[in-house]
Amino acid sequence: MSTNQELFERAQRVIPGGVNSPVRAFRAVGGTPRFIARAQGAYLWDAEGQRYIDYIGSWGPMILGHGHPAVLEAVQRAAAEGFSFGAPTEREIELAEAIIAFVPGLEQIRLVSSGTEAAMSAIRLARGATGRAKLIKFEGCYHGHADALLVKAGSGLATFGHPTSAGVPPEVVQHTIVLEYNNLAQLEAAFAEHGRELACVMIEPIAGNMNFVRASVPFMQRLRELCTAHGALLVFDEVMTGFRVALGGAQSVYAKVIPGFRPDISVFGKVIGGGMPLAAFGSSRDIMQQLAPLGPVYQAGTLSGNPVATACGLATLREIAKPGFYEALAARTRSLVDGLTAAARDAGVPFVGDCEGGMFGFFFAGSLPQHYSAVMATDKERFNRFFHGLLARGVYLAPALYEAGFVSAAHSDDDIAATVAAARAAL
Ligand code: HOZ
Repeated sequence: MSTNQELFERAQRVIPGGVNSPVRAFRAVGGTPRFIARAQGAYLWDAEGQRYIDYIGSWGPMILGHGHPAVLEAVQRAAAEGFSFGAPTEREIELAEAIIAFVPGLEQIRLVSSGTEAAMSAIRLARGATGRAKLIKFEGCYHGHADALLVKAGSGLATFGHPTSAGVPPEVVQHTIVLEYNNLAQLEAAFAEHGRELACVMIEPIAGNMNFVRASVPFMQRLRELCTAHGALLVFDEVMTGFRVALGGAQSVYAKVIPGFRPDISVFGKVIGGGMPLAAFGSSRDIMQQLAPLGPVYQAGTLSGNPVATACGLATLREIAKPGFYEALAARTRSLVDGLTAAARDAGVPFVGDCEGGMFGFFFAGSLPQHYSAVMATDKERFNRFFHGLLARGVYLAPALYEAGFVSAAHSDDDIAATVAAARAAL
C-alpha cells in the first residue's frame, strides 16, 4: 500500500503539481493531498485507509452521496449498452426534458461535457445573439477557465494569488469588464458607460468560488432591470448552485423575492451529471436557435450528451425530484452551519456561516463578506489551521478558504454531530 506522500511524490513526476486541477494540490493550506481510493455515501477513504466525512462531494455533483444504488445501476446498465456513440440518443432528450421541467423560462438546452465549456459557449451565444462584444463579470466569480472569463477570478486563481491567468493576451480580454460583486454604484456606472455595447453580464448568483457569498436581492433586482433596459443578456452561472441550492436553482431562490425574476441564459454542470462529465447551457427557444445547425453560432463536442453521463445525470435528477428531498437537505446543511457557529462562539472565535439548500460556507470573521476583497480580508491562517484540525479528525473540507462546501443526502445527523464535535476539538 502506498502512502499519500508516496503517491504525491510519484504524481509530481508526471503531472504538474501532482494534480489535474490546481486546488487539489493543498497549496493554500499546506500539507499532503489525500489520494482517494474509494467513496461510499458521505465518506471517502484515502490510499492509507483513513476515512473522512466528505464535504467537497467532488466539488458539488455528489448531492446523493457516493455510490447511490439507483444511480450506480443506471450507469452500469448504460455502460453495458455502449460508452459513446457520437450520435443522438433518446436519453439526451429525457435529460433535456427533465432539466427544462424544473427551471421555468428554459425552453431549450444544449448538453456539453464541463462547466467551462458551458460557460464559454453561453458567452459565445450571448455575443452571437446580440451582435455585441462586451461582457461584465464580477471579481471572485469563477466561470471555468475559458480565456475571456479568466480575469480576476475566484477558486484556484484566488488560492494562488494570480487572479488573472498568464497566457491570456490583453486583446482577448479587452471586452471583459470586471466589477465588484454586490457593488451597485459600479454596476450603474458600467451600464451608463457601456450599456449599449454589452452582450451580457455573467454572474454566479450565489458565488461558490470565493467561499459562499450571495448577491444581495437589491443588487440582483437592479442587475435584471439594467440588463433588460440595455438589451444585454443576464447569464446565470449555476454550475454550482443549479439543482444544489433548490430544484429550480438559485434563480428560483431570487424569483421568490423578486416577482417574475428570470435570467436570460442559464449555465449548469455538476449535479446534472451526478458525478460524470456533463454540463449544459440553456435559454429561450429564440436565443437557442442561434446555435448551429440552426443558426450562425458554432458549438460542438464529440462527448456532448454522452450516454453514460446522461444516464448518471438522469438517475440523479429522478432522486432529487422526490418530495421532501430539498427540505431534508437544507435542514441538515443548516444544522451543520449552526453547529459550527455554536462551537466557534463557545471557543470565543469570530465566525460567520451561511447556507442555501445543500451548499454552505463559513468565514473566520465578524460579518459575512459581500465581495472578493472582503473575503480576502478574513482570517486565512485560522482557516488553514482549522482545515488541518478537521482533516486530522476525519473531516474533509475543501482545501482552500475560497471554496464553498457541500452536504449530501447521505450525510446523517450522526455525521453532522461528529463534524461539530471535531470542530469543537479543533477550535
Ligand atoms: N474549480 C473547482 C473548485 N471551484 C475545483 C475543481 C477540482 O479541483 O476538481
